[in-house]
Amino acid sequence: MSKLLQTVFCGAALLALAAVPAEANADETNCDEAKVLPYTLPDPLTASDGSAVTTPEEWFAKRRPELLDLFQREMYGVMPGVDRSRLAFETLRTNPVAFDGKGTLKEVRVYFDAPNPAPKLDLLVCIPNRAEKPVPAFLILNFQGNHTTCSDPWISISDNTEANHTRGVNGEERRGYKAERYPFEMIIDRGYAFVTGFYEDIDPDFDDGRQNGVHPLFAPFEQDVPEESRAATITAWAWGLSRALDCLETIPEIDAGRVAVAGHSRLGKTALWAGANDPRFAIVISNDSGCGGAALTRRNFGETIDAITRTFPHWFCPKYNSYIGRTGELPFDQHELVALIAPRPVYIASASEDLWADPTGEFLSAYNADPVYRLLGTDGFGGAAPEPPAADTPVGAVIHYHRRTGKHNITDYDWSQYLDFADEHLPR
Ligand code: GTR
Repeated sequence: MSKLLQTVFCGAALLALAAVPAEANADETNCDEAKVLPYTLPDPLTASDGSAVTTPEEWFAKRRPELLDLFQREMYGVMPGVDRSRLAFETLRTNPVAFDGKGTLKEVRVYFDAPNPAPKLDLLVCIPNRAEKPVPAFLILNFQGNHTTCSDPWISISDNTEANHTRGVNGEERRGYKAERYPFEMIIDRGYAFVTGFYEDIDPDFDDGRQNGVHPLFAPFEQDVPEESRAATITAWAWGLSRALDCLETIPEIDAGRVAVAGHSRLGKTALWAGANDPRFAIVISNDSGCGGAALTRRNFGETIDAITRTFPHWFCPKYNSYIGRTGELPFDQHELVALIAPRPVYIASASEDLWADPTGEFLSAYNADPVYRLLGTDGFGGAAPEPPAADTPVGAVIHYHRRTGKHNITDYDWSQYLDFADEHLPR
């Protein structure tokens, strides 16, 4: 174990030890800092055979594949391959004068199993008109349908019949209902394309034993994968993000080598997992991703494996349930998910009132991924202190972090930080 890690991990453990009352229990959901139990994080730079990882070559040839494999088999499920002969993309409609002529909106359909019409993912693509060369892009899945991300009446109402979020309880259209989360104009004004798609187009968000959405397409790739490690829904969504990127590679106005994948909450978990699996994503942004995302699992604060797998059994593969009550035996923790993205820039954001997502645990993942980023020749977390920064004070370098004042949400404040971060790391 490196000196830096030793200091950090033991320091954290000792601090916690002094403060923890005897009755604290790792399996109970806890939102009291004084009840955080001692824990020791696995060292990302120690391979499972105990050997130290000291060079970028060892990281890429040995440790990174080993960690990715562990996350796949024990937590999210094995990432399936893709039959490219069944992928097809179709531009359905184009509006070249959206946002007072500042942008072009396109509706582009990704067929996952062409020539079958389903399953498919409808992407809403917005490109700044003033661009003279291909632009970088933000790609983010949305929760209620593309028409809820923007009030422009040109945008088609989602035709997804399997999902119950696309319309209101009385069947009403919900145009622009969540527009505050998706600032199209702010993003195109800064010279970026903005791309969104409805997450349940890829895989509906309920437990049906992995039968719906894109799951049937995974069968040829899962023959040798044990049932308990087969692709769960977060893996399906992440797989869909990679197919969205395949599609963006065919749009000439977009520079697909400079795509930032972002996500909020469960889709923040998904963005991290997509970035870990698909090195084509140039930047990864986790907004309030919490448990099973950026937050450390061993730190008993906020949502637990027990709580999350009870409510959302389909998000993770069945193997993950076996770690309920024994988080200390997980062969990884979430700082190593962040490390799998190295050396690419990663932004982890929390919200001060979002205790369920454990803002401090999210910060500590960013902090403890730093040694891997440094091994790979970047300035990692930029020498940020081991304690979380004050609210609304972003810290870091290639790994960046902020804790916005307020609730579980994705706001203009968050987006303006992501835009600044992209300006710095996706040079024109
Ligand atoms: C919560 C869940 C979190 C987070 C959130 C969301 O209920 O406990 O892990 O993912 O949902 O995605 O909105």
